[in-house]
Amino acid sequence: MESFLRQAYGGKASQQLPRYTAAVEAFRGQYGAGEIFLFRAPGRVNLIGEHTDYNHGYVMPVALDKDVLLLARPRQDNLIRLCNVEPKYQPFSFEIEEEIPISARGHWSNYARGVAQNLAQRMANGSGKRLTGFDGLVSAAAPFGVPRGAGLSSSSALTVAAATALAHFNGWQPPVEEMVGLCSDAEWYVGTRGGVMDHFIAVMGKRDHALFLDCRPGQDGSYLTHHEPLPRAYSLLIVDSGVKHRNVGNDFNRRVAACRAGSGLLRAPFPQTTRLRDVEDIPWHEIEPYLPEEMTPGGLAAVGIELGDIPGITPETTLQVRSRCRHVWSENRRVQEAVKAMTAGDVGTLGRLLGEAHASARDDYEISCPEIERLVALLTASPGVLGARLTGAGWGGCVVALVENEAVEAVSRRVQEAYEAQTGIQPSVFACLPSDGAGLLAHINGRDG
Ligand code: NG1
Repeated sequence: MESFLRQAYGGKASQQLPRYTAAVEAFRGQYGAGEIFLFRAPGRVNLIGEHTDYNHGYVMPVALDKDVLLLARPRQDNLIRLCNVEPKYQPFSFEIEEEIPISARGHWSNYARGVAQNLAQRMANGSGKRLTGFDGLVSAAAPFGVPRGAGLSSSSALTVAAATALAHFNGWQPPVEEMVGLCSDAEWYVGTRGGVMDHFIAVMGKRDHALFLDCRPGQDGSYLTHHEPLPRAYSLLIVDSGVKHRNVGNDFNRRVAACRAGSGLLRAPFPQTTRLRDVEDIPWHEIEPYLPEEMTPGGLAAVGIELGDIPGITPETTLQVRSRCRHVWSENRRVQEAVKAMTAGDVGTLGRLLGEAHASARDDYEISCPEIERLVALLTASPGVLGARLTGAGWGGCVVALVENEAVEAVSRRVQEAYEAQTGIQPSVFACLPSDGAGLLAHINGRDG
């Protein structure tokens, strides 16, 4: 086991051994002796480019060593059975069909259901092949799993792990874009109108690198991506505020609706516009006059702009159109500047951009909260920190900071102590170990004891 763990976790492999051994034992306890396939899919931290992906903009995430581990054994029939090492996630099973009934809102089975339904539909349209399922066990508990509701994409890691297993057992070897499409559709099944960033990085992560991703698909469905090396003398420090956000709420979808409203309104003056991405080269002062501060879907419909199906949005929902669009417009520019700064080794500029991105997320997109503000202020005031920002969807979750390697320990201690003293919440602080993307780690056959 040690050799594949070393490949996946480098110097931290030995720490993972007890987790893997316990998971294998739990799997055998649940499903009996026999072969086991070990799949993993990582969480991610987004360095910069927040709420740009569903506007066809730019993002720059990094895959974490915190991950979802899925142990699985193929079945002959179309059943998927899943259990979890954490008892609060109850076991479930369902049959793979083209229409799979969704479970209660927020139930952990919905991610696997979404994946299975989408793959079944794709197969029905393509080869007509009937899918077979698997028996599986998920191990994603702290401290090795992706923290939940922390803006580090735990749900996408689970989605990608389930998709990777299902694809493997059914001999489906899609190009990256198709795998990502399947997984992001699965999150739409759950009810969030998010983008493709989380699944791309979960699939395409590369050790010691960030992924630059242009979220606009080309005509052939391909995406522009490249891996950008992270500065060696610096670490990405992640601090979890302990405030949970749940990504199935209407707050997220309201932002999506405001962005769609903006691109709809900009279509008249700038006819090429289908997404906010299309106005990236136009100065803000030329865009702004066409964007009202507030508008409702009902008001938009009256001028012929339909927002499409967005769960939780009614004709009366107030949408802050101007400020939301300003964030997306300026954030896309910052991501491009950040790539240039990283290529040039200009960490000072990268740090400044993180700070500016945070201000925009707080003031224009309004996705911060008091606890996140405290963390950003504490980090920014610490020697050795070049910049810090809220990462992920928002309303809590984590802050990411660019920190000199030598300062990591002192900054971690200082922030931990001060944050706990000020809020009564013990934050978890860890340095990101930029990791590889999802895959099959190993196949243990039944004879291996
Ligand atoms: P998290 O932080 O995992 O909830 C969500 C969306 C991303 C992206 C970010 C904001 C999903 C699955 N994830 O991520 O696509 O829009 O918010 O940048 O919808």
